[in-house]
Amino acid sequence: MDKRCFTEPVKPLSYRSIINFKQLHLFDDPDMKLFNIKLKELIIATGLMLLSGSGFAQPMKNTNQPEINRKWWKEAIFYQIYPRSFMDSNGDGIGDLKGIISKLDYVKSLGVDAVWLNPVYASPNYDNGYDISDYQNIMKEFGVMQDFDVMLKGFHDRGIKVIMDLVVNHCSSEHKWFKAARISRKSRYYNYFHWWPAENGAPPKRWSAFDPDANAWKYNKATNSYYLHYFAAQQPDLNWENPKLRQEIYKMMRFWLDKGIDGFRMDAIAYISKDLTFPPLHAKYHGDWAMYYAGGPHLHEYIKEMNRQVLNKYNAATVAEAMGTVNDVMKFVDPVRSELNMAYHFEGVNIGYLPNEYKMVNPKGYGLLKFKRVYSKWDSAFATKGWGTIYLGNHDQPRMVTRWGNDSPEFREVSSKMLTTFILSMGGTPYYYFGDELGMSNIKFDKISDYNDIELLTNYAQVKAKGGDTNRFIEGMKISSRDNGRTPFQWNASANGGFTTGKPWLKVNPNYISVNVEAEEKDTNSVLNYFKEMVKLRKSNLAFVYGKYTLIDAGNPDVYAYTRELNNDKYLIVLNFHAKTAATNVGFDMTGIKTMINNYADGPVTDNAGQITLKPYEAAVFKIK
Ligand code: TEU
Ligand code: CA
Repeated sequence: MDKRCFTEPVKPLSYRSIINFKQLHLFDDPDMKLFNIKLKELIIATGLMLLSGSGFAQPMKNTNQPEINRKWWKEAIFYQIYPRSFMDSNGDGIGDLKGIISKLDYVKSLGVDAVWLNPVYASPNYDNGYDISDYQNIMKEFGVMQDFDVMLKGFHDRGIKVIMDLVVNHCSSEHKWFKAARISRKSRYYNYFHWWPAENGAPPKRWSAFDPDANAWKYNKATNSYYLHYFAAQQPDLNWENPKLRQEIYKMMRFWLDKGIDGFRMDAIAYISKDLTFPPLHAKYHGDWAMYYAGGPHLHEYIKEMNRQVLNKYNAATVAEAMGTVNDVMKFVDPVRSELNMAYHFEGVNIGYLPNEYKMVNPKGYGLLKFKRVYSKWDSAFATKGWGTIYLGNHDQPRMVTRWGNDSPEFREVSSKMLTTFILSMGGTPYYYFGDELGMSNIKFDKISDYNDIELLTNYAQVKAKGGDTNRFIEGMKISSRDNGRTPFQWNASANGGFTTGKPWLKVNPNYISVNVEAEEKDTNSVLNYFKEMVKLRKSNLAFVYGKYTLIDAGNPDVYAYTRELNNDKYLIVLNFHAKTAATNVGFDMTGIKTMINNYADGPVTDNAGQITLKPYEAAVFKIK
């Protein structure tokens, strides 16, 4: 069984309005002031470009491309912070909000525009905050509401927007709603959840991701019924078919938006609607969550309702954790549907696993041809409508350099830089995971006792119960487990990487001695400084945001090459994904072409026949027009 969870036209900017800043309204959204100010600064800084008629200040009049509807969230670079592992302020070994507050200037120094914060709500932490016991309070380990307010203001003062995780497919079994519901069928909260009365016999099979028996129904004695939990038993699914529940959620969303947050990342949103008759599922869907759980009968009706009643009133930016095909995902983000803004797909990060097993990567690695096909497909899906995202790491993934690059001492830095070049030169809004800017790599635990993640521990228990090969499992997890991406952030070379003065909740990667902020800030060649340069490059020209993507040399198994083109600007990006010298032919004379960025001291060898020879993991961006 495969147990991976599959899981407007631009207002053309007239030269007149650019010259008169008072009249400059780059966006039609009313709350775009801060961002506009930032853009104004940029425009001043690029005044020369203005005069020469190049750069993003020129009107977005159409040449060969569809009209562009500019939005801040399309042009932004998001930086994802996993609060538990970012910075501990009080020595209890757990990252917290005061820790984030102490590092606001670091986030600012990266040049990013927005932050996605993993859940910070009250939670017993069976799934590290994805099991919420009180949506309007802060997790006690993380601090108090006042800390949140200070943090939010701190980000906003620095021109950085903040989106929060919205986890509403399920809550925690310790939420007051569930505690009341499980006492009696007469409870007013009983129908906030999904129940199968025991007098109707055994419930129809539903699989669970984080259950030792993979069973999504759990018997509750007091009510003589089973409750549904797609994830752990401590994460009962909320009953979205109940309008009262929906209103509770909308009220809670307004609470956060009224505080001034800028939007939501919508966790497992594709699963919220269920067919209350719970028809039998086809066995062939087992493991394919997109097939059997995503896209329930009223899913999009509810999202439209949420948009009408909440989101559009605040101009909130939203990103859906969306599963399934291009058509499934498009439904969330096609602007005519008025649902959500951005979506991220799983097809890219699911490449390279062995079929019918829990996150075992193919020992032969992944094929770049497949990788190129998948990312090209999703780019073209959003080329004319909707809006996608681009990411290689997050809290559900291992470290990108280990999974997609090469974490050996020889190649960790160059391959990290190469992957950063990819993320920040592609279409879709980049969601860049904290620590990847340092080139943090997988910790590769040898012992099951070092792990914390409920998903991994559940799957380990299953392998063990079946008498499977636990050593093989542990080896596999060194590459793919979620905890690899959750180890504490590496600030400096002091004990525990400067993350905590206490015992960290999850071990710190021993490579913190050299892979850390302090060392990398000083080293002009560091992964960190490359990241910052790449951020600047992306932000210097809207071709990286709105430009047309064209894959070049599609059949090349080592090199990923493409162009991004908008009006009079055209960039060429070449990325060697392998640990050997490789060449690509781009089909035009490269002499005199300007290199914008490159991850080696001496750039790639180019010639007048269009041949570019790249060193291992070499990456370069050229401006060809
Ligand atoms: O993930 C939703 C989801 O479908 C996960 O099963 C995900 O695909 C899996 O972790 C990949 O290994 C969200 C959150 O991102 C995740 O951290 C939570 O554990 C999950 O929801 C349950 O809330
Ligand atoms: Ca702490």
